[in-house]
Formats: sequence, C-alpha cells, structure tokens
Amino acid sequence: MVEIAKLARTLDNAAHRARATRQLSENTKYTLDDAYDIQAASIQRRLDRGEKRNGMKMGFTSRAKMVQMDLNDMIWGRLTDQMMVEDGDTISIKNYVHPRVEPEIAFLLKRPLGYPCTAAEALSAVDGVAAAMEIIDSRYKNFKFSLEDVVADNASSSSFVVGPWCPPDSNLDNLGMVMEFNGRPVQIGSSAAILGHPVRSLVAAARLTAESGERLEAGWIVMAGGATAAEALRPGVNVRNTVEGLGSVAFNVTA
Ligand code: OOG
Ligand code: MG
Repeated sequence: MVEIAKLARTLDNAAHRARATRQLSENTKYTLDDAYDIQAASIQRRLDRGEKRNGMKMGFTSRAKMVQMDLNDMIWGRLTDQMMVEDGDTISIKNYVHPRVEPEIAFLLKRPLGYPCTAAEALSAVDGVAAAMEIIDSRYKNFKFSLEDVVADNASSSSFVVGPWCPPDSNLDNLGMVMEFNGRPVQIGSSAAILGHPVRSLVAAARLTAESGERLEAGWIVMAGGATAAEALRPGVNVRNTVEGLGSVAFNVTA
C-alpha cells in the first residue's frame, strides 16, 4: 500500500518551508496513478488551509521542456490563488527552493470545459488569452525527478503570473515569445512550440482533467506549458515575457 497522505505531507511541507526533499521514488515504489493521488492530496492540504483552486497547468507540452528535463510525457498540475503573482510584483527567492521561470501562454475560461471537445469548442469557452510565466520550483534536491516524482510534486508548479487579458479570438498561431532578464533576452521561442498551437494544450487539459474525474471550471486559468527551456532565477532580476500581439508580463526577484 502506498501511503498517499504521508507522501503528500512530505511534499506539502517541503513546498511550505522551501526546503528540498529526496525523490519519493528513492524509498517508495508507486505508479503514475498513485502520483496523481499524492498530488491531489497535497493540494487538498493547501485548500484545507484556505487556498482556493483557480486553474490547472500543463507540463511538457513543448520539445524544449521535454529535452531539458529528459521526460517525454505530458503532465498536469493544480493551481491555487496563493500561487498567483500579480503582474509587476516582486517575489523573494527565500520562499523558493531553486526556482526557475518559463515563458507561457494562459487561457481564462468563461464557462466549464468538459471533454471530448474540439479546438473550436475549447476556444468558445475562453474569455481571454494572455502572455504568462510560470515559476517552477521542484521540491526535489537538484531539480531531479522521475515522471512519477514530478507528477506527485504538482508538476513542479510554484507560482504563476499572467499579463493583461487579450480578446479570446486573438491569433495564437506562431507568435514570437521573448523572455528577458533585465532587458536581455534569455529565451526566445514561439507559441507554435506548444504542441504546434497552444489551443491543443487547452484541449489536452480538458481531456486530462476529465480522465481524472474533474472538469475545467468557469473562471479558471489554464497555463499551456513552457514554450522554451526554463531559466534559473536569481535576486536582482526583472523578468519579462513578451508575446507578439499579446503584450507582456513581468515580475522582479529580490533576495
Ligand atoms: C516540470 C514542469 C513542466 C512545463 O511548462 O513544461 C512545465 C518541470 O520542468 O520541472 O511546467
Ligand atoms: Mg510550466
């Protein structure tokens, strides 16, 4: 028997205290289904502390990310209101273990989205699209993990920041994306890196949530996944992601 609650507590504590922990798979044999159960239980602890669920994130939807982390399967995680950083705000590196940032695109849903759905149906549930960034912060030492380990650890999700919402019918096809540290480009990519088109990530998000017995809800944000490899954060950087036609989103990092 895999001790779901105990493993969930280990990861929740590691996130809460910003202290790295060993990969669960070093001591425990568990399946991918167990991993999603551990994730759900660890997020439930956050909800029990008063956080509110407000979306979901997709992971490994681009080749750049799969290559960087040496994993080839799409994964997903859960977002809460506490994870949200306001556009332009400052985060303290102290609250993280070893954070990295990646340029993304976010969707805001105006109505629930079940599965099956076509790309057009998915887009008809969208209220806005925006330039976004995800701050990932694996709770495992050295940012190293198996597929099960990273799924249990809420797909490394730690924080996310979303720029001004643009109209839902904005073109998302092959948009240039530039992520800068203090005005210097550190990652350059295209929205096409995200499964060929970010709406495919939204459809996949609907499918994966449905498969786990949940549903994408009205008001939720869906993060489509990093278009490029992630960059390590350090104090003193201003981080900006600019997406062609969608504008930009930024935050600052202090010690
Ligand atoms: C896992 C999370 C992947 C993405 O956008 O592909 C992810 C990780 O790289 O630690 O968030
Ligand atoms: Mg991501």
